[in-house]
Order: sequence, then structure tokens, then C-alpha cells
Amino acid sequence: MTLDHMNYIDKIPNNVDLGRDRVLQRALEHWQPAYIGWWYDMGPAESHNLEVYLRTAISVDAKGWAQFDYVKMPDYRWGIFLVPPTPDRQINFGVNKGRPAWQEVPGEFRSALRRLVVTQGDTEPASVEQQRMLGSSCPSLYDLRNIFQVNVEEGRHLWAMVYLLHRYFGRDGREEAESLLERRSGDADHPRILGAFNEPTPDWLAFYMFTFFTDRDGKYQLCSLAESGFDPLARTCRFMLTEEAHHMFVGETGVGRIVQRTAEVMAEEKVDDPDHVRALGVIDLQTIQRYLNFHYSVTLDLFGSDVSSNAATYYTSGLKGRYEETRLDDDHILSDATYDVMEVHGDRIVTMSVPALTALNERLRDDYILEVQSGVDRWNGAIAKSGIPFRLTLPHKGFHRAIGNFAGHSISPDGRVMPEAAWKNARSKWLPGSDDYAFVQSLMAGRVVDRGKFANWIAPPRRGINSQPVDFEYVRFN
Ligand code: BYC
Repeated sequence: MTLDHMNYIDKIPNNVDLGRDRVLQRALEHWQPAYIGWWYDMGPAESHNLEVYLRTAISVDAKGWAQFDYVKMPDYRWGIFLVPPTPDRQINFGVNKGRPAWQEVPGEFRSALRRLVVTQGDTEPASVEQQRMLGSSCPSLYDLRNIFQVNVEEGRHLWAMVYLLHRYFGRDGREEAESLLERRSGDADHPRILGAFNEPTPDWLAFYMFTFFTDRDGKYQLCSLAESGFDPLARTCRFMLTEEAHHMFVGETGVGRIVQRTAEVMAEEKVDDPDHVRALGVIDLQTIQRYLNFHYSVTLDLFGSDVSSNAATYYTSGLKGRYEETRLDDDHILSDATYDVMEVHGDRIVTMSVPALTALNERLRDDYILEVQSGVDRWNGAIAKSGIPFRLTLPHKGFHRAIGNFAGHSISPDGRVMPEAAWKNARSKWLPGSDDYAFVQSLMAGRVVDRGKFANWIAPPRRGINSQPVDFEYVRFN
């Protein structure tokens, strides 16, 4: 090993004893330069010389997990962290319940586990790729810093999954780690694994919707994996969740600030016609509703089929639990339990009771929907405060779905089964179309980077990052 290499290994913050782990060092020796190459090619465009006020995790304790300073992003210290082990931790669900948690990959579950790690890992670089062009249309330095923070942490979450692949899955793990840098969001030949991660994120409204809806799928999936009987996966995901909270904050407050600005302008100017609202340089609430419908429905698909034998196997084996598994009061085996799922019968949606083990994707989706609804309620609070009689709503669970029981059916946002042609005719009322995208992008034609200034279409945040003022120089252009 060269001296340079030693220095570089020393620079990777970690709590996995990387300095002594020769196998891991050797794997990273190949992967890390490829990762940096990927970051230069597919990370945030034209960002490499910027100095960004970022938080970096240098340890997992209260002081170390969020160290703020100016960083050039290619020099960001992507670290490898697991929360500290819980002594004598057991597997908490499934047929192995009560046995000691696995510290190495159990042979019989090797390919299922690898699949879960790879699917999780694949979403992280995908989201960075989806967002790479947005810096050139940012509404403020504050927002620019936030998107970069999200991007570097998604990069770190990729590292987290690559650590597991390198450390626990040998040669096929190393090959999977390389493939994670080779697939590309939206690429016809080498797409990312899950649907939503191949959709474009063309503007900042889409970015905030994505971080509100899709990052929250991340939260629920990570919570389920943090229950895993495979202890290194559980501990890795638990730490990722500390960072994920900020991403959802960026999404919820981002959409909230757009909604607030629109509602304020509508109230001040006493307009409610969407064309008039647009003429005032803000995004009409109807367009916001269409974006919401899109991002919500493609994210619901990410939970997988309503009835899934994969999900049952993951659970029974002890690999992937339910949301807050250990707080649930039941047998954690679920062999006799049932759960309600919806099915389309002719022109009706009916509720069917199925074995709970097979319905775990649906159950997680339902947990997710509850939390999403409370965020939408908070946005509606801002509209109501301005006295505007409009409410954003979540469309029916079956609307615009491509995975599961509703796939192939034409369901309206209010939950009616429709003839396909009628649904297609109404599509532009419900989902953003090229006009909407063109309008939103026209508002974001240039970037706003003067300190303390914000684009007209978004309200300033209530407070800055890490107790800094809102007009802080969050990004230095030099
Ligand atoms: N698109 O039984 P099924 C995040 C496939 S987000 C395309 O229905 P299963 C983040 C499925 O792979 C969280 N394909 O589903 C957010 C399977 O394929 P094969 C990511 C899909 O397996 C923002 C087939 O359909 N983490 O972290 O029970 C920014 C039938 O599968 C989709 C995870 O997802 C889809 N939407 O569950 C950054 C956790 N859905 O076997 C990051 C790990 C299903 O026929 N993944 N398929 O080839 C899992 O737990 C499961 O793989 C899923 C699917 C929940 C995704």
C-alpha cells in the first residue's frame, strides 16, 4: 500500500476500524476513485469549486455527527458509520425470533439480503443524478446549500451500502458495488432499479416534492431495515435515519414555502384564477396539486406489490421488519394475522382480508400515508391562514399506480374506477403536463445567489441552518 493510500484511508471518517481492516481497504482502493469519477460526472453540475456550508458526520455521537464548515464537495469526507451495537441484541421477528442477531451474513439468506442492500443502495446515487442540474436555477443560497447537503448525504448513504457489500458479501458484493456506479437514472439501457428513480426531477417544485414524498419512502424503508436481524444492516440504517430527517425537512418546508408565497400573493392581489396567479410570477395551487399527485403516486409504487411473497420471505426470515417492529404489540410472527388490501373488481374497489405476512408492503405504505397526510395538513394550514378557500388533497391510493393491485386500472383521484379513455382525457387535469413543466421552469430561468435574496415564487425560510441567519453566505462562489 502506498503512503498516499494510507493517508486517504486515514481521511475517511469511520467507526468500523477501517485502519486495520485490510480487506475493506483493498476493496475501497478500487471503488473510491470510481466513486469520485462518478461524482464529477453525475454529481451536482458546475459545483466542484464552490465552497458550501455543509454538515459532515465525523462520528456518531451528539457532537460529531453534524460538524458544520465550508467544504468543496469533491473533498467532502464521506464516512462509514454504524450506530453502536446493542449488547446481546436478538432477532425480533419471524421464525428466528429470539435467536442472537446475525453478525455475519447467514448463508441461506445471502442472496435475499444482497438484493435488499443493492436495491436500497441504488436509490442513493439515482437521486443525486436526478437532481444534478438544479443548482443553475436555485431560488437562494440557502436552498442551494440545502440541495448540496442532501446530495452529499445521499452519496454517503451509497457508501453505507457499499460498506456492507464490501465487508460482508465478498466478490459478488464488490461487483454489485461497481454496478451501483454504472446504472444511470433514466438510462434506457442501464436504468436504476426502482421506477421513481428513473423519473426526471426537472425543477425545484419537483425537487421539494421528491424530498417530501420519496425521501420519506426512504425513511420508512430504512426504519424497516433498521429492524433487521442482520445487525450490521440494522445499525447502518439506524444511523442513516439521523441524516434523512433533514432531507424530509427540506422537502416539507420547500413545498410549504412555495404554497405560502402563492397564498400570500393570491390574498394580496385578490386573484384566484390560475392564469392570473401565474401572471403574478408564482405557482398556482392547481399546478402544485398536480405535482403532488404525481410524486405521491410514483412513490406509493416504491413500496412494492400489495400482496408480496418477497415481503413475506424477508419478514419470516428476519431480514426486514415492520415500521417500529419492536413497539408493536403482537406475536411478531404473524402466522395467523390478516390485513386488509384493496382490489379492483370490475368497476368497483373492494377491500379483501389477506394473510398479514403477505401484505407487509401494503402495511408499510399505509403507515407512510398517515405521516404524509399530516404534512399536507400543515401546507393547508398556510393556505387557510391567507384566507384562500383551496385545500391540497392526497389522491386515492389507487390513482396512477404502476405496481400492485391497482396497476393497469384507471382510477380517478377521488377513487372511481374509470374507462381508460376517459381517464386519459382527464389526465392533464390531474397530472403535470408539458405546459405545467414549461411554466414552472420559466419561473426558474436563472438562479438567485445574492445573500438574503429569494426568488419571487418562494417565501424565505423562518430560520437559517445551524443557527446562522437566513442571509448567511451559505455558498461561496469565489
Ligand atoms: N419499480 O413483491 P414485489 C430511498 C419489483 S427510497 C420497479 O412487488 P417487493 C431514497 C421488485 O423489485 C427507499 N420495480 O416487491 C429516497 C420485484 O422485482 P423482481 C429504497 C419494482 O420485492 C430518496 C418485483 O417488482 N429502499 O432510500 O416485496 C432519495 C415484484 O416485487 C417496484 C428500499 O426499497 C418499483 N417501484 O418489494 C434517496 C428497500 N416495486 O424480483 C434514497 C429495499 C417492486 O421480479 N427494497 N418492484 O425482479 C425492498 O424492500 C423491496 O425491494 C421493495 C419491493 C420494497 C422495493
